[in-house]
Amino acid sequence: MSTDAVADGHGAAGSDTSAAPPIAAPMRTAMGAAGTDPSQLYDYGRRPPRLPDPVNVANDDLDIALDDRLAMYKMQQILRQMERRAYDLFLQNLVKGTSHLSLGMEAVSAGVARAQRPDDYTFATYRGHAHTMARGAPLGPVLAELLGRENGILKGKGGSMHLASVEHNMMGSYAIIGAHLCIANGTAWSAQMRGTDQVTVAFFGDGATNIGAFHEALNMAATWKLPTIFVCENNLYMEYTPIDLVSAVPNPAADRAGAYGLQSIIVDGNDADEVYVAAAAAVSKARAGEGPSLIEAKTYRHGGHSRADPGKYRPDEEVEAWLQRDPIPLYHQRLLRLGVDESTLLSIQQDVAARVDEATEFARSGAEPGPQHLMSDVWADGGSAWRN
Ligand SMILES: Cc1ncc(C[n+]2csc(CCOP(=O)(O)OP(=O)(O)O)c2C)c(N)n1
Ligand SMILES: [Mg+2]
Repeated sequence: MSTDAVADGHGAAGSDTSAAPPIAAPMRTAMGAAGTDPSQLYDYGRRPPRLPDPVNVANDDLDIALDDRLAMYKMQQILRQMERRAYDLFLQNLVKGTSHLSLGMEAVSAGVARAQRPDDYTFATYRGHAHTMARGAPLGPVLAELLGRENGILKGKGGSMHLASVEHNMMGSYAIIGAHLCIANGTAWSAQMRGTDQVTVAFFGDGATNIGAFHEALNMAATWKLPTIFVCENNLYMEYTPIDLVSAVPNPAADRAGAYGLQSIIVDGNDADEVYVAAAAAVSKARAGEGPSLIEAKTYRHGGHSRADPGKYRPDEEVEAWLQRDPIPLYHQRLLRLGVDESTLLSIQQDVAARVDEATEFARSGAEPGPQHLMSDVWADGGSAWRN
């Protein structure tokens, strides 16, 4: 966990939790209790930990081809090693602006992307590095983009929070919480009108579920039977706020599915196989013209919200328990149980490490974009001629 980063001034500063007893009740209850010291209500690190469910070893028996499993293992390695490298480069002050890592959440991106076809669409939030790479975007240009270099995937103009790769149908990373869910219905509707069977996957955080656009998008998709698959990455926090303290239901996405006539689907987001099976079912349903699905994947980020956040508002016991549920070592163990050699897995790890080194060299060698690029790629048609 990255607890050594600098505080970012967003009110997420760590606190000495040694003196005070834990808050026993959720904040909404405590707020109504007479005599409660309000200064302690927001010290979330003192509340009871939100612990993960036990690992489901029975998922070893899911009917998934070994090739698919090895591909998901490799993808999780790519995502993990690339995010770690991005963090190193950030500490060297080479990454421009902030960025939001998904260390610990790799099984969601790897599992869903494996169920998609190359011509399917993907939308992500600002926590979008993993989703962009899982759709096949090249590693060097992704890293170069974080560094704001000319050889970046968006020529250095997008940066970490706006990664996109239209060639891979990765339609962008969006920083306005929830807004992209309505936009994702756009590609889904387009596919429906064009009569293709392409599906659209829209990832979002637990924090989006209390925003109007989430409900608008679900209602529209359900009413028009759009091929949109909404995937909530519930990592239990929206920025520094535990989602359960501000939600009326315990499963902020899945418990709302019934309001739109959809099935409630909850998966272990730290198990790529479980994610893959749920995503594949949702993809088949959408391709068959039977409408959208809403999947809630329970997961956890190993670090803070952004790379400047030490994440100290989370109880230590909670962080420790989720680190024990790290999706990658657990998947490694599964593959060993299924008869894959340790040496095969090590060689995958080493190949990925070499690719990440190459990507780093590529990114570091890129030029800073000059002023000649200021007016290019501003409009989709490459200029402002359409106005006239
Ligand atoms: C409409 C809107 N409101 C508030 C914000 C500020 N904001 C940025 S990230 C964030 C938390 C979102 O949490 P979640 O959806 O759970 O995603 P996570 O960061 O956990 O992946 C908020 C509130 C925003 N970007 N957009
Ligand atoms: Mg969240």
